[in-house]
Amino acid sequence: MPISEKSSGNNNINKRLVVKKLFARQQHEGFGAVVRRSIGRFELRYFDPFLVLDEFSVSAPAGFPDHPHRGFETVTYMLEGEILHEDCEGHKGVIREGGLQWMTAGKGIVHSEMPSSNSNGITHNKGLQLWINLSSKHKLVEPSYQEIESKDLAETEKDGVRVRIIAGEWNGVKSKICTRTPTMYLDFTLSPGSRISQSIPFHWNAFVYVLEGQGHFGDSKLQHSGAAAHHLLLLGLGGDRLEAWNSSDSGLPLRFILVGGEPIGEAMVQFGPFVMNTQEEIDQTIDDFDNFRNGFEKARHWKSQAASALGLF
Ligand code: FJE
Ligand code: FE
Repeated sequence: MPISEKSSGNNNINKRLVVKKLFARQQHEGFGAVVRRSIGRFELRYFDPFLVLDEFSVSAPAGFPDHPHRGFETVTYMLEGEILHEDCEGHKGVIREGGLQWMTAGKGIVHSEMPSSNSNGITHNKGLQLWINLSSKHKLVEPSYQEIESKDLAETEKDGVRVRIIAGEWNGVKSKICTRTPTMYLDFTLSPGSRISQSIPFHWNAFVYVLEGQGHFGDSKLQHSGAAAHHLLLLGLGGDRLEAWNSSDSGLPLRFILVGGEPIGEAMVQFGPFVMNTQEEIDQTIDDFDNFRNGFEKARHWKSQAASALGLF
């Protein structure tokens, strides 16, 4: 039976059900970094508008040295430790624990993302990086950053549920992030015994990624799915609400992110860090990058300090 017919009666709001559950194992990326990639791996190339979801972990000396991006946005949310970023336009800073960087690569950015030197060897620097596609009309916009420190991130609590609002709104509290591709991104912590019933726009693609604890997701009456840390749950269409509750029997909190986005519905061609609509545009991008043109001008004489210090170039 199609999901949309499962619920009966006019007063009955259709729930979003889990249609796919995926465990994100560890893989090596960048220079000595480890990521658990859920979206963007072979089995799940693209979940429109989401290109990649990595739960990353880096201990210095390691990281993601000088590399380009074009045609999408990266959202880096630190869970533990910190990451130093530097780009070829001179933009530089540290994303600290609980903080967020929403980067619109647009027509081109070359940057490095490395643990800062004072975290050398000791700290584990952990976080989430989400790549969100841009529609054809936004692919070549000027690059821009939105950065929010932990203390300034919208956060609210009600009935044993703590929500950090990265994009969108919850219970009347709004994030100040502007999204070019309409997106919601909420970080939930549910204390033992607590639950949520969260609205999600009907036509948006949405997923849950579990960070810690044990939870159940779906429709508490009809069909639900249990999951623990490092699991991605894709939610089906045909509903506008997700139910989730902490199902731990050891009294631990349940922490997960819920992310939703309006599908762009355009052709997508990806070549590593370049995401365009056609192969011709990808060929053009490789040419622009190789010849320092159309957004990559400043990359010609640039090396990040972090990667130079490690003798990587
Ligand atoms: C990249 C390989 C990469 N996930 N999570 C290829 F590893 C990367 C890349 C990252 C990345 C960076 C951080 Cl801070 C966190 C990440 C992949 O930088 F861009 C390409 N092209
Ligand atoms: Fe990057």
